Amino acid sequence: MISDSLLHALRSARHVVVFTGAGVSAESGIPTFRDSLTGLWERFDAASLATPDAFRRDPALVWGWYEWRRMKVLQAQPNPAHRAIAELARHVPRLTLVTQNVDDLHERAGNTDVIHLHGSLHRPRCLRCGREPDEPLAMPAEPDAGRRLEPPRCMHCAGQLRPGVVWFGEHLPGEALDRAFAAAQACDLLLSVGTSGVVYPAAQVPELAWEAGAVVVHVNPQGQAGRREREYNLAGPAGEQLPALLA
Ligand code: BJW
Ligand code: ZN
Repeated sequence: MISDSLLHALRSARHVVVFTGAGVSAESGIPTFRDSLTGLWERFDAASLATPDAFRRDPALVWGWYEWRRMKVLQAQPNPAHRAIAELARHVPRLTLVTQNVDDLHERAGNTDVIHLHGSLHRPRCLRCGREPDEPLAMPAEPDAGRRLEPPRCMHCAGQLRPGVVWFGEHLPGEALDRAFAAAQACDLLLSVGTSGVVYPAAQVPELAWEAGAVVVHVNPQGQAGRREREYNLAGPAGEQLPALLA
C-alpha cells in the first residue's frame, strides 16, 4: 500500500535518485548475489572469482565465469521495474540513476547516463595498458558457469583482457562514485531498489541522501527492519512495486 505522504513526496520531488542493486534485474532472470538458494555467492566462492588475486591465479576460470554471466544478460530483457524507472525519468524534473549492477538492462529500458558503480560486463579492458577493445566482444559460445575460457588478448599490446567489473578490494571508479555521492546529497527523494546494502562504499549512497534530508524509499521483497522519519518500505518485487508507484 503506497501512502499519500509518499505519493506527495514523489510528485513534488525535483531531483530523484534511483539507486539499484541486483534485485532490480532478478525478474529478468539474472541471479542476485545473496538471495538464499539462487544467489551467486550461495553457489560460487566470491574469493575465487571476484578478486584481483583470483584472476591472477586462474584467469581462465574467472573469464569463463564472467562470460557465462555476460551470456545470461545478453539473453535477458528489461523487466517492468527497469521500464518503470525509465518512465519515471521522463516525468520528474531531474533523475539520476546509480546502479551497482554490471548488466546493461537499464540502458536497454531507455535510461541514458547510467552511473555504474561496479563497472560493466560489457566493457572489458586490458590488464596491461588499460585500453578497451575497439570492437564489442562477440557473443560468448555457450559457456557454462564452471567452464574455463582463456581471456582474449588486447589488440593494442597483446596483454590479457580482464572483465570490466569492480572486484572486492578494488577502488570504485572515482568519477562515478563522486557523481553518485553528489547526487545523493542534492536529491529530494531516493529510491533504493533491490539491494541488500551490505557492500561499501556503494551502500553509503542511500545513507548520504537520508542524512542530507531526502525522503528514502526501499523497494525489496524482504522488507526492511524498522524505519526512520522520511523513510518508507515498499515490500515486494520491484517489477510490481515500481509500476504501482507510477500508476
Ligand atoms: C529484490 C528482488 C526483486 C530480490 N525486486 N528486490 C570486510 C572484509 C572484506 C572487505 C570489506 C570488509 N568491510 C568492507 C569491505 C570492503 C568491501 C565490502 O563492502 N565488503 C562487504 C561485503 C563486507 N568493498 C570493496 O571491496 C569495494 N571496494 C573498496 O572498498 O575499495 C576501497 C578499498 C580498496 C582497497 C583496500 C581497502 C579499501 C569493492 C566492492 C565491489 C563489489 N563487487 C561486487 C561484484 C561485482 C562484479 C560482479 O558482478 O561479479 O558487486 S560484489 C556484489 O555485491 C556486486 C554487487 O553490485 C554488490 C551489491 O549486491 P546487491 O546488488 O545489493 O545484491 P544482493 O544479492 O546483495 O541483494 C539483492 C537484494 O535484492 C536482496 O536484498 C533481495 O531481497 C532483493 N531482491 N529479488 C526487488 N524482484
Ligand atoms: Zn593492452
